[in-house]
Amino acid sequence: MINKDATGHVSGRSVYLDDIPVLKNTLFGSVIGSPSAHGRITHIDTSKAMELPGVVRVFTSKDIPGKNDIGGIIPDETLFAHDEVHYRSQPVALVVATDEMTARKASGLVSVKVSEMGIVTDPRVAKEKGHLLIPSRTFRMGDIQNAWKECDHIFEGRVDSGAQEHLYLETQGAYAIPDGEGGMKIHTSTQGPTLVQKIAARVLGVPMNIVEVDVTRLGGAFGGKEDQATGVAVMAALASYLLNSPVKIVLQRGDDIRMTGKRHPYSADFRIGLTADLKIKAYQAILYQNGGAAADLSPAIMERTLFHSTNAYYIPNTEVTVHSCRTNLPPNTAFRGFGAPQGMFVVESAIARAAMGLNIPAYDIQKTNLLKEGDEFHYGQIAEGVNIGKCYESLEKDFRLEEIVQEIFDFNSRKTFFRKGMALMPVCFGVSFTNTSMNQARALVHIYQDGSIGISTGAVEMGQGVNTKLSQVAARIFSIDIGRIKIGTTNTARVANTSPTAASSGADLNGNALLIASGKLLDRLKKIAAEKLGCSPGDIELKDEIVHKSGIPTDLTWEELVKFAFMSRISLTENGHYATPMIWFDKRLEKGNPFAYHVYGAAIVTVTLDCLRGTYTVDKVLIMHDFGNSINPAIDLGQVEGGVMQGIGWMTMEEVLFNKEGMMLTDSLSTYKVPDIYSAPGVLICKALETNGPEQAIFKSKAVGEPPFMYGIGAFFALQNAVRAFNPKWNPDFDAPLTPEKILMRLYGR
Ligand code: LUZ
Ligand code: MOS
Repeated sequence: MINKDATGHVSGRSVYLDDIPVLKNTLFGSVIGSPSAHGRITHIDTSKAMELPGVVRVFTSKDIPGKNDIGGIIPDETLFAHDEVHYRSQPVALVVATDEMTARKASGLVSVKVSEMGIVTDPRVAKEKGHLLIPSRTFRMGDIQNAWKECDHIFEGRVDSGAQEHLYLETQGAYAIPDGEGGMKIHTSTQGPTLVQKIAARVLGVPMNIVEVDVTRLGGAFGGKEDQATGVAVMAALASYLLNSPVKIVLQRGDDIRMTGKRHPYSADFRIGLTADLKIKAYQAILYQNGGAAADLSPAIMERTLFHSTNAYYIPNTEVTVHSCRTNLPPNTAFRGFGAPQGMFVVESAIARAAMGLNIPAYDIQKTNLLKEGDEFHYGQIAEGVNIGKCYESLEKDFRLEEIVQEIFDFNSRKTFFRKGMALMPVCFGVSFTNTSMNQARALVHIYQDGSIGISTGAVEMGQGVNTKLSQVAARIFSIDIGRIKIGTTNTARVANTSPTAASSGADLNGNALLIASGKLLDRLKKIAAEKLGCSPGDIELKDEIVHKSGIPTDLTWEELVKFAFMSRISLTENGHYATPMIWFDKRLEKGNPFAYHVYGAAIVTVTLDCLRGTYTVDKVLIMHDFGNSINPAIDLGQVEGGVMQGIGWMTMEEVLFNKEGMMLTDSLSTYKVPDIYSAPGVLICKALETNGPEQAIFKSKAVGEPPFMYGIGAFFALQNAVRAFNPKWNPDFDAPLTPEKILMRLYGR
């Protein structure tokens, strides 16, 4: 089953926000950002902008009829800055004009004066000053103090990982249209339609039921539209509501990059202790999360960092603390992996450090400490269906790890100006929102009189193929042609109170809700078929659009059955509600059973380094991944390939830089380098581990969106090993991204 959207995407027919035909009287908005990273607003002068022909109005915080508060978890973020600004480019005002160019031009004519205050961009400095977004949290297991005494080797170090720009192809945007009845419809590119609805209602001071949010598809999101699509959408809603006109805002790329948050940079200190036989006895880490100027999703991201801070290892004595630090940068936000990559990078660095100290390959330590069935995670969950060990065995056998090691050794012995390096990267990722209450979904299914089916769920299609997977679920349940199924837009009037499509859980949660709704309809159809055919419903089966009785095909087709059910006044509409069973978490004890299941996998990453230039190629990424029983191997492989590339980008070349004034220096693609076709691995092979998959995954097909991202972390350590092979004097540090500039310094430095 190919992705349903493939033809539309390739032919350009797929509709995105900016493709929606605009109504005649539509107005256009352009956002004015703060010229300073921290200070008090002394003056906003809109007169020059208002003089420009075509300008309709400039909105500021004073125009907000409801609450000037767009905070998702904590109410600490304004739609428009009121008296103070806390990061550069923070929205201060919105110009609305009769056309887009005029709006943009006018936004440059609004003058915002700020009396400057001190700027902090470093999370460690913020922590020192007591600038925390939320109280710090610690996860513990075992007895860390006494565990050090049992260790034969103890290593310490510091780890830094950088921000990452989402760079979704489609920038943030929204189109709000009054319905003439006091309500409005907002088309927007968001992962969280309900969040947009809720915050729009809050800011306008209206009930949620007059705001309808509709999402057709997104041109990528990667977490960047979980929380941060809301601001722009609510601005469009506000202007539309106050002017009683359709209002459209689409951010220009530069504004989008400057105004929105990124993956959180983290800085960390670790201490790791091992016994002589390489068992990790103790692991302690303190992480400083650079949250930016407002909480956004930082509290949840902090939590996932804590959950995944020991990656795929069992470490009996663990203590990990995360400080969520407030800085004068755009509020950092969800990004594929959601804090897990940052936490895993620290423990992998600790293992790499220990391996260098002991002069052994890191994979010897990795292998010795992999999780086993029944092990306890440091947050109390018991590991079930563990197959990280199997993944490692398969890497060794199927990909001939020993030969790769030998080849690299031989190559490096030739002492040219090139060196090769290799690293293994295991992954263990928990599936479920860490916030238990978010793990729910609903689906609405209509069977129409002609046998075609319309489905609405809370899932947002963002290129990941969730609509294809949902179609497959319904087609399988009813055993009908997939062409009969249409997945509708994600719309808050059809499916309410939805969780954002995030946490790799879109297909699991919405697919299970769809399964429940479809199951109810199927039972009803079987019952009416049994009446017609004079048997019991248990004898009825629907197979390939034909009603079967006791395993034998009858004359009754799917279309006739549906028609008959309708004529018999049987309801052909159902709603399904799914809430992931058996998950819970006690934040007081920091223990529980937060995840429905875990996704496992492991990768070999090899690189070749040009030691004259500091440039490199990723040669091979060889993956053994646990998909469970994949419902759509083509889509899942696409997620693996994309995730790996994005992970490699984060670890090796994507570098977000700010100057001391909090001004972003990398706000275009000429200064912010993302992986292109030339940086793609020469070989990427992903094999599926043979497993059944867990009950709670949809049709036992495991969630796949985020886990593969973390294979990219292997590229950092592979490069590090290549540098060490050239410059044995180098005392390796852990400072990602490992860009060509940084590598060059390390090839010839200490
Ligand atoms: N979003 C969220 C996420 O709100 N909660 C999560 O646990 C999560 N995990 C991964 C990605 N997005
Ligand atoms: Mo997310 S990082 O919005 O799954």
